[in-house]
Amino acid sequence: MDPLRLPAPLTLDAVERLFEVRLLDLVHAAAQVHRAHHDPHEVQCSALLSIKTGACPEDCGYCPQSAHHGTAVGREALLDTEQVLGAARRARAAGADRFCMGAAWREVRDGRELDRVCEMVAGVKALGLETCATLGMLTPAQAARLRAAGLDYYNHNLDTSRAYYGEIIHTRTYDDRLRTLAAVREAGLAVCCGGIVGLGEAPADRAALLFELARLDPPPESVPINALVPVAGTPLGDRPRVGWDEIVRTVAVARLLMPRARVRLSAGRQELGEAAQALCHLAGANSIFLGERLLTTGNPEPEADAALLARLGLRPREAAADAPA
Ligand code: SAM
Ligand code: DTB
Ligand code: SF4
Repeated sequence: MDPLRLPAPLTLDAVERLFEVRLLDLVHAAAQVHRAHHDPHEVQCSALLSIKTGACPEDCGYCPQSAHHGTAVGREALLDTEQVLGAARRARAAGADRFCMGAAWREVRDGRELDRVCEMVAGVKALGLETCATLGMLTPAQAARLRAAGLDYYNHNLDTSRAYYGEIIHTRTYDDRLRTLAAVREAGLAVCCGGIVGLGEAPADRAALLFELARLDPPPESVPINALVPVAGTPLGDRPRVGWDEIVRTVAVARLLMPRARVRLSAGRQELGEAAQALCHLAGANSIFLGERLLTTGNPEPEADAALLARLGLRPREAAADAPA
């Protein structure tokens, strides 16, 4: 049977076979699906700001912000709302249409912390930007408060397969993550959920991750594909970088399994090079982070991204063009 013809309902076996398709056949099929569901010339551009940095109680093996690892990232308190709004205005001026606020927390605490984040969300929304936050675990009530404050998207990644997850993170479970995703959905927020390539996982783990994402009901509206940025001091600091073809392949499979999602080429773009990024866009990536910084690590210079998009004939999405209700 043709592995590019996906069964309904989808099976893990079918996704594993998709990962084995010749690269250019896979990219070709993904490009067709992409063009059937999206404007192929448009790229959604998010900006990212770390609103609370470092000293995180979780032990995620890839993360420079975990208190369990000795990295160069220091602890910074929650930013003031005015600082956040200043960064959001600059991001808007630089062409971003969505502003994502990230906090190195295990979970959100009710009271002052949640109040402050709600104030930031409302302020960013008032600037005409879409809003996204990634704050760790959330209860249904917290998700509802964030929604009421004007939050559009919540980012919470599954990161890898259920089987490989325990090699990387020990302080919270896969099911904890799925519970947060259910709370986010229940509150009417759009879900941003993806993972990381290059943790040391096998292709079968990548297949299992994308299978889990695709069978969320409904699937995530936004799917970030991160390439591991190995950071000195983390347990994964000396992992070799994965080949560009593995990133392209993962993007293509994500596009085939989740035709309507925004697939975001996220961390690791700096090291990927322009030609590989171009192939990712052909294979269905239609979202990036703009700005020279992700949370704590680097991202391409804005001028380099503008030049790359121009060379590829791509344009940033107009702000609020497909904002969720
Ligand atoms: N603390 C919150 C959480 O974990 O949900 C939000 C911030 S956390 C930094 C968001 C995501 O960034 C992680 O789930 C992971 O996928 C990604 N990430 C963190 N460090 C990374 C790295 N070194 N390379 C690639 N992706 C990374
Ligand atoms: C996601 O999937 N990638 C972004 C966002 N969600 C929050 C974060 C990437 C972080 C890379 C490591 C850092 O800069 O600290
Ligand atoms: Fe904390 Fe998030 Fe980093 Fe994990 S990924 S250590 S939860 S900041």
